Amino acid sequence: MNGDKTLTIIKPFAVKNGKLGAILAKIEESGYRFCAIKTLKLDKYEAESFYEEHKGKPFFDELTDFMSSGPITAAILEKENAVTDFRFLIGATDPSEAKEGTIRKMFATDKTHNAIHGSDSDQSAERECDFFFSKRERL
Ligand code: FUP
Repeated sequence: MNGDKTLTIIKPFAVKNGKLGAILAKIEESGYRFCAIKTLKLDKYEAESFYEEHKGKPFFDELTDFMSSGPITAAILEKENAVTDFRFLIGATDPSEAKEGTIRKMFATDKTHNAIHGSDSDQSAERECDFFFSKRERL
């Protein structure tokens, strides 16, 4: 994917609290094209599978409970240098450490309930895009 695509998830509280539109607008205004988008609910098993690299960590159960607690919106985003630039746009994992103007600073409540996900490498982006979208769902 040559670094031009990344996977985002708008997480349960942000969707439930009516922040989806504002977050999607911020992403679009920042120059990303939506190649694919869907709203769905993960079950616990699917959330564990998505976050498998964190299995065994102390926060794994809370994280996967949260991620399977309600609707999420997943999207594939395209832009030059998407993976790296999007990590800057969302900000630090813990919103108390996130810079002003970042999505997590604006919309997250704490480290677990942190509003949004962004792939951390091209390899993760490819795996995560495949997790949510079939080939024919991507434009
Ligand atoms: P990030 O890449 O910024 O989403 O952060 P990580 O990959 O380190 O963590 C994955 C998810 O686990 C984050 F969305 C939040 C959650 N997490 C916790 O709940 N507690 C922690 O101590 C660390 C991460």
